[in-house]
Amino acid sequence: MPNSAALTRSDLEALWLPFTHNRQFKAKPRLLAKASGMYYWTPDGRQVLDAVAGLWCVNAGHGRREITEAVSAQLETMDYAPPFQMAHPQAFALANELVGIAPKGLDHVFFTNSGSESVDTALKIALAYHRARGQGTRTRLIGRERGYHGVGFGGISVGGIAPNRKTWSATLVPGVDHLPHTHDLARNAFSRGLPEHGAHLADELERLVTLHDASNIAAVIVEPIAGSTGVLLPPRGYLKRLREICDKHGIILIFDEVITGFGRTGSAFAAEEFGVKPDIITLAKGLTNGCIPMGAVLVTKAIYDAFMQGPDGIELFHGYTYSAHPAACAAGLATLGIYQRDGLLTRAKSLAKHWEDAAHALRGLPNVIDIRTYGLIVGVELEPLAGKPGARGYDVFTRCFERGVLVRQTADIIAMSPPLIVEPAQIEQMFGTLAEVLRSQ
Ligand code: PXG
Repeated sequence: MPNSAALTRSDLEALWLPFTHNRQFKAKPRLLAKASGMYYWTPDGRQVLDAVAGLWCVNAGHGRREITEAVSAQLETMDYAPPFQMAHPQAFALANELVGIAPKGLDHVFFTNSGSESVDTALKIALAYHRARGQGTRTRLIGRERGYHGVGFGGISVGGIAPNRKTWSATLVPGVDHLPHTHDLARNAFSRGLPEHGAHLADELERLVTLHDASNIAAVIVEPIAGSTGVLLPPRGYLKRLREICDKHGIILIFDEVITGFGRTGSAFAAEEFGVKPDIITLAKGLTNGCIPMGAVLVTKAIYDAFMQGPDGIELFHGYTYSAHPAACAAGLATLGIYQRDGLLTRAKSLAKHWEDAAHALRGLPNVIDIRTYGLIVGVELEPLAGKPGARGYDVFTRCFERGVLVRQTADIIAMSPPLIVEPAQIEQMFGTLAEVLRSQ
């Protein structure tokens, strides 16, 4: 195993790390060198419990042999196939498997290579759909404050994370509005299950319809549970209300399920868990268990058919060199096979109560101002250090890592959502370590 000590400061220089304070990191790097099941190992052999499934993607745990073997067999049989005007059987097989577990009615699949690409693809499909039906004035897109939809220009435009938008403010996609976020610590802190207050915030969509007229609005995109911004749960009734308003005005509803997809909530998809069917679902991450980059966009038959009834010729001028890459399809098929065989798409349900109780046991520890859980997801919000937003969160994150647990930090919120194979003893270790770190602040 390579030793981190073998890496000199100058070895670290060439790489520009994403979403990372590079200078701070390179002064004291954190490296991972090996993974299996629920664990990582650092280059010097220290075991680290993975409390965040890599980055919300390794849903079946690390190092699943079936996936490795499927990918390697596929690469030996056929390494690459062009996806434009050509295809390969595994692409159809994966599309069919995906439709098989998707909410009923979402029965066509467009493949991408990441969540960001899925989001931009979904937005483009929504715009093109209205145009295909002779409603080309429907061009406005509506996102939500604190939403994270990846880092493409479409995604940061509908997204609502200020630092991700600030630098590119003048070049964001025009004609975008934002619904208010639903985070309400004053009324919903320490809720169990979905928060009670906030369904009325969906009515802000009516206000935007009044302002712009429905004939100008193409789509609304939201994460059913906002992950990246620090685990914001939808208030009870909120998503249903959004659906009703979209239906009333002919607006496409997009659920970005890049994080909530593939079992994290206790159902295969949050759409199913919350009983609200969107017109489009964006996916990535868990689709291949994080092994090979891949994303997908699920659309309804009505949307697909609108394109197929158009003039003869290419229906959608959009796609990627690596759409439905054979290795990714092999990984996806093997991954969905494991999810289904091992019951992982619903396993979070059986652990959710235990998870929730373990999380709420942190209540009362220093600086904990909210705890929110759903399925196998938790957000623990901490009181920011005066004048230093994010500093406390970063400190907790690094100290958990030093004590052998990998968590995710967003400003002063600690998020955890482990591989869905997690065992109760590992849940104890995750919350136990976090508790120790919080106590010793
Ligand atoms: N949509 C959602 C809802 C996501 O969570 C993306 C789109 C973009 O996916 P790609 O594959 O392009 O990164 C994501 C990604 C975090 C964190 O802080 C979450 C993501 C990415 C990076 C960090 O928890 N989610």
